[in-house]
Amino acid sequence: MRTVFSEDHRLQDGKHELLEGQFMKAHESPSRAEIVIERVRSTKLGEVLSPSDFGLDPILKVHDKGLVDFLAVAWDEWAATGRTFDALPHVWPVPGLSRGALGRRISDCIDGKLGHYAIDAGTPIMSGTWAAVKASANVALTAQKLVATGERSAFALCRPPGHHAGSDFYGGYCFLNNAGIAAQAFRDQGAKRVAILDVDYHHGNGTQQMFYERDDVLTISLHADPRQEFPYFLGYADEMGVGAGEGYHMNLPLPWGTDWRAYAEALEIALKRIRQYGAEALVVSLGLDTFEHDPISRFKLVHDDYQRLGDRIAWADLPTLFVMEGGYAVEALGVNTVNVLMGFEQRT
Ligand code: OKP
Ligand code: ZN
Repeated sequence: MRTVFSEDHRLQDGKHELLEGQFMKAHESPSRAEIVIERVRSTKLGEVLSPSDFGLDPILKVHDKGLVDFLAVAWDEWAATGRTFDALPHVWPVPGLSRGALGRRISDCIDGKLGHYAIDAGTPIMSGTWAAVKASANVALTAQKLVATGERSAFALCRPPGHHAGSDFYGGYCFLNNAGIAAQAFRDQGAKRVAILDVDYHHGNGTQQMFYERDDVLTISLHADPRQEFPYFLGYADEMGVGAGEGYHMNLPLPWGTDWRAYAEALEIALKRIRQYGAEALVVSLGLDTFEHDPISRFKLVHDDYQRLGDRIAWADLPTLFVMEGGYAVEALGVNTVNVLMGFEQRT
C-alpha cells in the first residue's frame, strides 16, 4: 500500500488546548505524524509519495466559502491585534442567543469570528495552520486519486485530522474534513455510491453533518457514547439521516471500557451495511485513539486488535482509502496504525 505524506503537517504545532478547565499541552502534535511515517518506512509498507496541489475547488464542494476564507486569514487577523500566542475562541452563540428573527451575526472582530466558526477551545490556529491544513487536504486528495485510478488501497497520512470539521465549522483539532473531501472527489470522478467508515474513538460529527441529507455518501461512525464523550451534542444512535439522506447515516455509540469483543460486533454491523449499500469506494476515517493507553480516551483495544480491524475492513472488498484521524498514545501510534494497514493487506 502506498502512503501519501507531507512534511508541511509540522506547520501546525499548537501549544495548548483548553481541557478540564486548564490550558494543557496540545495532544494533537507533530510527533504523531512523525512516528507514523517512521513506522511506514521501517516496515516497508510501500512507497511514500508527496501530495499534489488540488487547489480549493475540491474543498469548496463540501465546505462553505465562509469557513474556507476565514481559515485562510484567521491567523493574520489575530496577529494584527498584536497577539503572539495561538488563536482560540472564548465566546460562542448558543442557539438561543439570537433566536428567531434576530438571526446570527458574524462580527468584524476576530474573537467574534472565532466563536462563530469554532466548536471548541481545543483547536489552536497559528501562523502555519492554513498551510498545514491545505497540505492535509491535498494528502487526502492525492491518495484518493491513487484509489480512483485503480489501486486497491492507499493511506493518506493526514495531519491535522478532519472528521470533526463540518461544512461551516471547525474544531476538535480538525479544520477541513479530509475524509469528506476525498469522498466527494470519488463522487465527482464517477463513483455512484461512496461509504465513509469512521473508526476514530470520537464521533465523526463533521462527516455526519456534511452528508446528513444525502444518500450518495453513506456515513457510519463507531465511537464513544456522546453521553460520556466529546463531541457530546451529536453521535446518538437515533440520528439516521434526514430527507434524501434518511437511512444513510449510522451511529454506533459504545460505552467507556469497550474492548475488541464488543467493538467487533459493532464493526460487523457497520461493514454489513456498507456491503448491502453497494458502495463503489470506501473511505476509512482511521483514528487509533481506541487504544487501551490513549491519554484522552477510554476504550481498551490492544496492539493486535488493529490487525484484526484491518482484516475486517478488507472483508468489505472495496477500493479503500485510509485517512488518518486521531490517536494520542504517540509511542504506540506508528505500530497501531501500520497494524491496521498490514491487517488489511494480508486479507487481500
Ligand atoms: C479529535 B479526534 C475530552 C476532551 C476532548 C477534543 C478531542 C478531539 C479529538 N475530555 N477534546 O477525534 O481524535
Ligand atoms: Zn478521536
